[in-house]
Amino acid sequence: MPKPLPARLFALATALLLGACGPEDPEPASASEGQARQPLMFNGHDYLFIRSARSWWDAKAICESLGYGLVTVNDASEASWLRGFEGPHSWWLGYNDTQTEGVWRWSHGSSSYVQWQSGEPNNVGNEDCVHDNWSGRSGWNDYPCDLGQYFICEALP
Ligand code: MFU
Ligand code: CA
Repeated sequence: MPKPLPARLFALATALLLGACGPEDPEPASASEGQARQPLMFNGHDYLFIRSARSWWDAKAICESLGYGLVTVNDASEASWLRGFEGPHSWWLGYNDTQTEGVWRWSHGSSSYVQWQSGEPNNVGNEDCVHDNWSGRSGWNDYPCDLGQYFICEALP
């Protein structure tokens, strides 16, 4: 059942408030980037693109505090739609092998879809979290969870 409208409005208001003054915001680089959180709908799903560089763990906690989870990518159409909003940045997804090295799971939801960049995952120096669009490449890279990245939240069903 979808969340009631007041809950969605509250999540949006909280997101906008937090996003406008995130102390770790490395930019914003432009007026539109200053709108740190941008809610978007695709295929009946509700997303927030959060332009604030956070560790994967903090990103997960922020999504959860808003009633969302880190995004789960289910198919190529969702992957390409998401990429259309990513611009030059890379973004945390929910995919990770934090629990068992080499066993990749989604933090929220489930999916059998994968889109690794060629050569990834390579676990260079211990990389247990996955971001998309690293270095402008259209695919996923495993990356150290403690590094700050922008991130995408998806509303929990
Ligand atoms: C690639 C990536 C790593 C890291 C490194 C600098 O490995 O797989 O995640 O970004 O480049 C050679
Ligand atoms: Ca890697």
